[in-house]
Amino acid sequence: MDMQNKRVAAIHDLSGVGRCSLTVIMPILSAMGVQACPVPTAILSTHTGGFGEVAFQDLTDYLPQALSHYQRLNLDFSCVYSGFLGSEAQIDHCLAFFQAYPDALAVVDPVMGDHGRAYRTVTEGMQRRMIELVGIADIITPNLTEAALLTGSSPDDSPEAIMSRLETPNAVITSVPGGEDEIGYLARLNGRVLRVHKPKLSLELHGCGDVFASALCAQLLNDQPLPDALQKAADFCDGCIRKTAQRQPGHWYGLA
Ligand code: PXL
Repeated sequence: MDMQNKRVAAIHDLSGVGRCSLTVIMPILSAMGVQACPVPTAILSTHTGGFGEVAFQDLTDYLPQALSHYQRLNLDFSCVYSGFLGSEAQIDHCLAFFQAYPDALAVVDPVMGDHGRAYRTVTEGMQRRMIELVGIADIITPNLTEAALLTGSSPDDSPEAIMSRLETPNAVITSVPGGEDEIGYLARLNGRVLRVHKPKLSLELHGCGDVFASALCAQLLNDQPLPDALQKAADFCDGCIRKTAQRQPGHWYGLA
């Protein structure tokens, strides 16, 4: 298939400022040759990680309407890729999206929290239902906090133990501490455990997970085998982090 005909239904929020979710996912998918079709779950003035009180417009009712239109058009998607969700009901709408396109690559980034804590918009109900959504995915990309939340693990459990409790066919855990000054990815791809380590820079960057997961999606749709897709997406994300670190004046949010 012509790459430009590969469409991704990208079910994520649109945060105006902060360089995360759709504002980074769309350009990365596009630049890597696949058509990014945004299905916004919410519109926010900024992401929720440090800009104070945000303007938040929930788009829960929009999701089934968009799906129903795409079905009337007999439009196909090569991939359905979900991320940050604005309400518990959106999990049902996401499930409907994945079920409507059973042949599409199902990528779930279970965006729920970081640094051992859930984001403030993520309720306990959402955390419980996210386990259901993860259950239908071909591949998931939780960070270590999210992997712990999904498996009822303590954040102090070893990444390997947490990984062994994840039941999806393929999982990549991001933000896994490596050796000294290293951070990396712990993956289980078709039963094979892989690790990719990168130098840890002293930057706190929101949206890294979105940069990584969207690059991974694009690489998989570009017919890269899973381990190659993982390596390429990790290299791409690391390159973005390095560029960001070189920028002057620096900024604390998002990747350059
Ligand atoms: O990248 C994760 C993310 C996505 N969307 C919103 C967020 C965050 C992380 O803080 O706040 C709105």
